[in-house]
Amino acid sequence: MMKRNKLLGMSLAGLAVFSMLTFQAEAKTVKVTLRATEVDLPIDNKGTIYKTWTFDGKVPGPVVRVTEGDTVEFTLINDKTSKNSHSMDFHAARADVVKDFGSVKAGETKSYTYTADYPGVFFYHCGSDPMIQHIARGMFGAIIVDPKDSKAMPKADREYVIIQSELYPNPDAKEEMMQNKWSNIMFNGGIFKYDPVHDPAATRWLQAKPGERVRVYFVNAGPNEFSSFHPIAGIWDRVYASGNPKNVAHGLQSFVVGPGDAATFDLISPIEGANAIVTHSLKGALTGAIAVLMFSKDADPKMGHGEQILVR
Ligand SMILES: [Cu+2]
Repeated sequence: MMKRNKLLGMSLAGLAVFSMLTFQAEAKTVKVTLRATEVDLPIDNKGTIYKTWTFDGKVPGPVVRVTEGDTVEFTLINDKTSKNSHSMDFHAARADVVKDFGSVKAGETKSYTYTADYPGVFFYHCGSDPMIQHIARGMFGAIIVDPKDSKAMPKADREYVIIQSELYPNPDAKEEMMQNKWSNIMFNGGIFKYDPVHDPAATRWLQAKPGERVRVYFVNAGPNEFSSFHPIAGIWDRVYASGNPKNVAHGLQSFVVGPGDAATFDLISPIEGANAIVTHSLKGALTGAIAVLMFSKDADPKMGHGEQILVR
Protein backbone atom coordinates (compact mmCIF):
# COMPACT_ATOMS: atom_id res chain seq x y z
CA MET A 1 0.00 0.00 0.00
CA MET A 2 2.79 2.39 0.97
CA LYS A 3 4.65 1.52 -2.20
CA ARG A 4 1.58 2.35 -4.27
CA ASN A 5 1.17 5.76 -2.60
CA LYS A 6 4.81 6.52 -3.22
CA LEU A 7 4.42 5.61 -6.88
CA LEU A 8 1.28 7.75 -7.12
CA GLY A 9 3.13 10.68 -5.52
CA MET A 10 5.98 10.30 -7.97
CA SER A 11 3.70 10.25 -10.98
CA LEU A 12 1.80 13.33 -9.67
CA ALA A 13 5.14 15.16 -9.32
CA GLY A 14 5.97 14.10 -12.87
CA LEU A 15 2.63 15.48 -14.08
CA ALA A 16 3.32 18.80 -12.33
CA VAL A 17 6.71 19.13 -14.05
CA PHE A 18 5.14 18.18 -17.36
CA SER A 19 2.43 20.86 -17.06
CA MET A 20 5.06 23.50 -16.20
CA LEU A 21 6.91 22.59 -19.37
CA THR A 22 3.69 22.77 -21.33
CA PHE A 23 2.42 26.14 -20.14
CA GLN A 24 5.59 28.08 -19.31
CA ALA A 25 7.65 29.37 -22.19
CA GLU A 26 11.39 28.96 -21.82
CA ALA A 27 13.26 32.25 -21.29
CA LYS A 28 15.18 33.36 -24.37
CA THR A 29 17.42 36.21 -25.47
CA VAL A 30 15.81 38.68 -27.85
CA LYS A 31 17.92 41.14 -29.84
CA VAL A 32 16.14 44.41 -30.55
CA THR A 33 17.72 47.12 -32.70
CA LEU A 34 16.00 50.43 -33.41
CA ARG A 35 17.26 53.37 -35.46
CA ALA A 36 16.46 56.97 -34.51
CA THR A 37 15.65 59.02 -37.62
CA GLU A 38 14.28 62.53 -38.26
CA VAL A 39 11.82 62.23 -41.13
CA ASP A 40 8.62 63.79 -42.48
CA LEU A 41 5.45 61.73 -42.01
CA PRO A 42 1.69 62.25 -42.56
CA ILE A 43 -0.32 63.03 -39.41
CA ASP A 44 -3.80 62.76 -40.92
CA ASN A 45 -5.80 60.88 -43.58
CA LYS A 46 -5.26 63.66 -46.15
CA GLY A 47 -1.49 63.24 -45.92
CA THR A 48 -0.57 66.49 -44.15
CA ILE A 49 3.17 66.26 -43.45
CA TYR A 50 4.77 66.88 -40.05
CA LYS A 51 8.46 66.99 -39.16
CA THR A 52 8.58 63.91 -36.93
CA TRP A 53 11.41 62.29 -34.99
CA THR A 54 11.04 58.53 -34.98
CA PHE A 55 12.19 55.06 -34.07
CA ASP A 56 12.68 53.18 -37.38
CA GLY A 57 10.99 55.90 -39.43
CA LYS A 58 7.51 55.22 -38.00
CA VAL A 59 5.17 56.86 -35.51
CA PRO A 60 4.57 54.96 -33.30
CA GLY A 61 7.80 52.93 -33.45
CA PRO A 62 7.67 49.16 -34.03
CA VAL A 63 5.86 46.99 -31.47
CA VAL A 64 8.48 45.08 -29.47
CA ARG A 65 7.19 41.77 -28.13
CA VAL A 66 8.92 39.42 -25.71
CA THR A 67 7.91 36.95 -22.99
CA GLU A 68 8.25 37.49 -19.24
CA GLY A 69 11.73 36.37 -18.16
CA ASP A 70 13.33 37.00 -21.55
CA THR A 71 16.61 38.89 -21.78
CA VAL A 72 16.37 41.89 -24.10
CA GLU A 73 19.63 42.86 -25.81
CA PHE A 74 18.82 46.34 -27.02
CA THR A 75 20.77 48.54 -29.44
CA LEU A 76 19.89 52.11 -30.41
CA ILE A 77 21.47 53.48 -33.58
CA ASN A 78 21.16 57.23 -34.01
CA ASP A 79 21.24 57.73 -37.76
CA LYS A 80 24.12 59.85 -39.03
CA THR A 81 21.64 62.23 -40.73
CA SER A 82 20.06 63.17 -37.34
CA LYS A 83 20.47 66.75 -36.15
CA ASN A 84 19.78 65.80 -32.51
CA SER A 85 20.88 63.27 -29.92
CA HIS A 86 18.31 60.58 -29.08
CA SER A 87 17.91 57.86 -26.47
CA MET A 88 15.74 54.95 -25.38
CA ASP A 89 13.83 54.56 -22.12
CA PHE A 90 12.01 51.22 -21.87
CA HIS A 91 9.43 51.22 -19.08
CA ALA A 92 9.75 47.40 -19.08
CA ALA A 93 13.41 47.67 -17.99
CA ARG A 94 15.24 48.01 -14.71
CA ALA A 95 18.45 49.72 -15.75
CA ASP A 96 20.73 52.71 -15.12
CA VAL A 97 19.03 55.97 -16.11
CA VAL A 98 22.36 57.66 -16.90
CA LYS A 99 24.42 54.88 -18.49
CA ASP A 100 21.66 52.99 -20.31
CA PHE A 101 18.99 55.61 -20.97
CA GLY A 102 21.52 58.38 -21.77
CA SER A 103 21.67 60.22 -25.10
CA VAL A 104 23.32 58.89 -28.24
CA LYS A 105 24.85 61.40 -30.68
CA ALA A 106 24.13 61.30 -34.42
CA GLY A 107 26.06 58.48 -36.08
CA GLU A 108 26.66 56.71 -32.76
CA THR A 109 25.26 53.55 -31.14
CA LYS A 110 24.43 52.40 -27.61
CA SER A 111 23.53 48.96 -26.30
CA TYR A 112 22.16 47.70 -23.00
CA THR A 113 20.65 44.51 -21.70
CA TYR A 114 17.79 43.87 -19.29
CA THR A 115 15.43 41.09 -18.30
CA ALA A 116 11.71 41.64 -18.84
CA ASP A 117 10.72 40.60 -15.32
CA TYR A 118 7.18 41.98 -15.25
CA PRO A 119 4.51 40.90 -17.75
CA GLY A 120 2.29 43.53 -19.34
CA VAL A 121 2.31 46.40 -21.78
CA PHE A 122 4.84 49.18 -21.33
CA PHE A 123 5.66 52.54 -22.87
CA TYR A 124 8.97 53.15 -24.56
CA HIS A 125 10.23 56.59 -25.56
CA CYS A 126 13.16 58.86 -26.25
CA GLY A 127 14.23 60.70 -23.11
CA SER A 128 16.69 63.17 -24.64
CA ASP A 129 16.44 66.82 -23.68
CA PRO A 130 13.86 68.33 -24.07
CA MET A 131 11.99 65.09 -23.50
CA ILE A 132 8.61 66.77 -23.97
CA GLN A 133 9.57 67.64 -27.56
CA HIS A 134 11.15 64.26 -28.41
CA ILE A 135 7.95 62.49 -27.34
CA ALA A 136 5.60 65.06 -28.94
CA ARG A 137 7.46 64.68 -32.26
CA GLY A 138 6.86 60.93 -32.30
CA MET A 139 9.61 59.05 -30.47
CA PHE A 140 7.43 56.50 -28.69
CA GLY A 141 6.11 52.97 -28.92
CA ALA A 142 4.91 49.90 -27.03
CA ILE A 143 6.63 46.81 -25.70
CA ILE A 144 4.38 43.85 -24.89
CA VAL A 145 5.76 41.39 -22.34
CA ASP A 146 3.57 38.29 -22.62
CA PRO A 147 3.10 36.40 -19.32
CA LYS A 148 5.21 33.24 -19.20
CA ASP A 149 2.13 31.38 -17.98
CA SER A 150 0.04 31.27 -21.15
CA LYS A 151 -3.08 30.59 -19.02
CA ALA A 152 -2.65 33.76 -16.89
CA MET A 153 -5.18 35.61 -19.06
CA PRO A 154 -8.05 34.33 -21.25
CA LYS A 155 -6.92 33.76 -24.81
CA ALA A 156 -7.51 36.78 -27.05
CA ASP A 157 -9.07 36.23 -30.47
CA ARG A 158 -7.67 39.50 -31.83
CA GLU A 159 -5.19 42.03 -30.52
CA TYR A 160 -4.71 45.71 -31.29
CA VAL A 161 -2.18 48.29 -30.14
CA ILE A 162 -3.40 51.86 -29.68
CA ILE A 163 -1.04 54.65 -28.60
CA GLN A 164 -2.43 58.06 -27.69
CA SER A 165 -0.40 61.25 -28.17
CA GLU A 166 -0.85 65.00 -28.58
CA LEU A 167 -0.18 66.98 -31.75
CA TYR A 168 1.47 70.38 -31.34
CA PRO A 169 1.06 72.53 -34.49
CA ASN A 170 4.66 73.73 -34.48
CA PRO A 171 7.10 70.85 -33.83
CA ASP A 172 9.90 73.33 -32.99
CA ALA A 173 7.93 75.28 -30.35
CA LYS A 174 8.98 73.65 -27.09
CA GLU A 175 7.36 76.51 -25.11
CA GLU A 176 3.95 75.70 -26.63
CA MET A 177 4.43 72.09 -25.50
CA MET A 178 5.31 73.30 -22.00
CA GLN A 179 2.08 75.37 -22.04
CA ASN A 180 0.10 72.29 -23.22
CA LYS A 181 -1.10 74.09 -26.38
CA TRP A 182 -1.91 70.99 -28.40
CA SER A 183 -4.36 71.11 -31.31
CA ASN A 184 -5.32 67.44 -31.61
CA ILE A 185 -5.14 64.10 -29.83
CA MET A 186 -4.13 61.21 -32.06
CA PHE A 187 -4.28 57.42 -31.93
CA ASN A 188 -1.23 55.76 -33.52
CA GLY A 189 0.12 59.03 -34.87
CA GLY A 190 -2.90 60.12 -36.96
CA ILE A 191 -5.91 62.43 -36.54
CA PHE A 192 -9.12 60.31 -36.81
CA LYS A 193 -6.87 57.61 -38.30
CA TYR A 194 -9.46 54.85 -37.72
CA ASP A 195 -12.63 56.96 -37.89
CA PRO A 196 -14.42 57.21 -41.26
CA VAL A 197 -17.43 58.73 -39.45
CA HIS A 198 -15.61 61.93 -38.44
CA ASP A 199 -13.22 61.94 -41.39
CA PRO A 200 -14.51 60.54 -44.72
CA ALA A 201 -10.85 60.36 -45.86
CA ALA A 202 -10.16 57.60 -43.28
CA THR A 203 -9.66 54.25 -45.01
CA ARG A 204 -8.85 52.15 -41.94
CA TRP A 205 -10.74 50.91 -38.87
CA LEU A 206 -10.44 48.04 -36.44
CA GLN A 207 -12.38 44.82 -37.02
CA ALA A 208 -13.58 41.78 -35.06
CA LYS A 209 -16.44 39.30 -34.99
CA PRO A 210 -19.25 39.32 -32.39
CA GLY A 211 -18.29 37.07 -29.48
CA GLU A 212 -14.55 37.41 -30.04
CA ARG A 213 -12.34 38.58 -27.18
CA VAL A 214 -10.60 41.69 -28.52
CA ARG A 215 -7.52 42.70 -26.54
CA VAL A 216 -6.36 46.31 -26.82
CA TYR A 217 -2.87 47.14 -25.61
CA PHE A 218 -3.17 50.84 -24.84
CA VAL A 219 -0.27 53.21 -24.20
CA ASN A 220 -0.60 56.89 -23.37
CA ALA A 221 2.50 58.63 -24.75
CA GLY A 222 1.23 62.07 -23.68
CA PRO A 223 3.40 64.02 -23.23
CA ASN A 224 0.84 65.94 -21.09
CA GLU A 225 -2.76 64.67 -21.26
CA PHE A 226 -4.42 61.91 -19.25
CA SER A 227 -6.67 59.49 -21.14
CA SER A 228 -10.09 58.31 -19.94
CA PHE A 229 -10.14 55.26 -22.19
CA HIS A 230 -13.68 54.19 -23.04
CA PRO A 231 -15.41 52.05 -25.72
CA ILE A 232 -18.57 53.94 -26.75
CA ALA A 233 -21.43 51.37 -26.93
CA GLY A 234 -19.29 48.75 -25.17
CA ILE A 235 -17.99 47.84 -21.71
CA TRP A 236 -14.45 46.70 -20.93
CA ASP A 237 -14.86 43.04 -19.92
CA ARG A 238 -11.47 43.16 -18.18
CA VAL A 239 -8.88 45.84 -17.62
CA TYR A 240 -5.34 45.04 -16.50
CA ALA A 241 -3.36 47.98 -15.09
CA SER A 242 0.06 48.00 -16.82
CA GLY A 243 -1.20 44.84 -18.56
CA ASN A 244 -0.18 42.64 -15.64
CA PRO A 245 -2.55 39.63 -15.23
CA LYS A 246 -2.47 40.17 -11.44
CA ASN A 247 -3.99 43.68 -11.80
CA VAL A 248 -7.35 42.63 -13.20
CA ALA A 249 -10.62 44.58 -12.89
CA HIS A 250 -13.98 43.56 -14.37
CA GLY A 251 -16.80 45.38 -16.16
CA LEU A 252 -15.34 48.87 -16.32
CA GLN A 253 -16.77 51.67 -18.49
CA SER A 254 -13.64 53.86 -18.50
CA PHE A 255 -10.16 53.55 -17.08
CA VAL A 256 -7.74 56.42 -16.66
CA VAL A 257 -4.28 55.98 -18.13
CA GLY A 258 -1.90 58.81 -17.36
CA PRO A 259 0.91 60.05 -19.58
CA GLY A 260 3.71 57.48 -19.59
CA ASP A 261 1.37 54.69 -18.50
CA ALA A 262 -0.29 51.75 -20.23
CA ALA A 263 -2.99 49.14 -19.67
CA THR A 264 -4.54 46.14 -21.38
CA PHE A 265 -8.27 46.21 -22.19
CA ASP A 266 -10.47 43.26 -23.20
CA LEU A 267 -13.71 43.88 -25.08
CA ILE A 268 -16.39 41.43 -26.29
CA SER A 269 -19.44 42.45 -28.30
CA PRO A 270 -22.47 40.13 -28.23
CA ILE A 271 -23.85 41.77 -31.39
CA GLU A 272 -22.87 43.07 -34.82
CA GLY A 273 -22.31 46.81 -35.03
CA ALA A 274 -19.69 49.38 -34.13
CA ASN A 275 -18.01 50.59 -30.95
CA ALA A 276 -16.05 53.84 -30.92
CA ILE A 277 -12.95 53.68 -28.75
CA VAL A 278 -12.11 57.12 -27.39
CA THR A 279 -10.58 59.12 -24.65
CA HIS A 280 -13.74 60.36 -22.94
CA SER A 281 -11.89 63.59 -22.22
CA LEU A 282 -13.92 65.01 -25.08
CA LYS A 283 -11.68 67.72 -26.47
CA GLY A 284 -9.27 64.86 -27.14
CA ALA A 285 -11.87 62.61 -28.80
CA LEU A 286 -13.39 65.37 -30.92
CA THR A 287 -10.01 66.53 -32.24
CA GLY A 288 -8.91 63.09 -33.39
CA ALA A 289 -8.79 60.37 -30.71
CA ILE A 290 -11.56 58.07 -31.94
CA ALA A 291 -11.02 54.53 -33.28
CA VAL A 292 -13.99 52.69 -34.80
CA LEU A 293 -14.06 48.98 -33.95
CA MET A 294 -16.51 47.26 -36.31
CA PHE A 295 -17.99 43.96 -35.12
CA SER A 296 -19.15 41.95 -38.11
CA LYS A 297 -19.54 38.27 -38.98
CA ASP A 298 -17.36 38.82 -42.04
CA ALA A 299 -14.55 40.70 -40.30
CA ASP A 300 -11.23 40.47 -42.17
CA PRO A 301 -9.45 37.45 -40.64
CA LYS A 302 -6.05 39.18 -40.96
CA MET A 303 -7.04 42.19 -38.83
CA GLY A 304 -5.86 41.99 -35.24
CA HIS A 305 -3.20 39.34 -35.99
CA GLY A 306 0.51 39.47 -36.80
CA GLU A 307 1.58 42.82 -38.26
CA GLN A 308 -2.05 43.96 -38.19
CA ILE A 309 -2.09 44.43 -34.42
CA LEU A 310 -0.78 47.95 -35.02
CA VAL A 311 -2.72 49.05 -38.10
CA ARG A 312 -0.47 51.36 -40.18
CU1 LIG B 1 14.85 61.76 -29.38
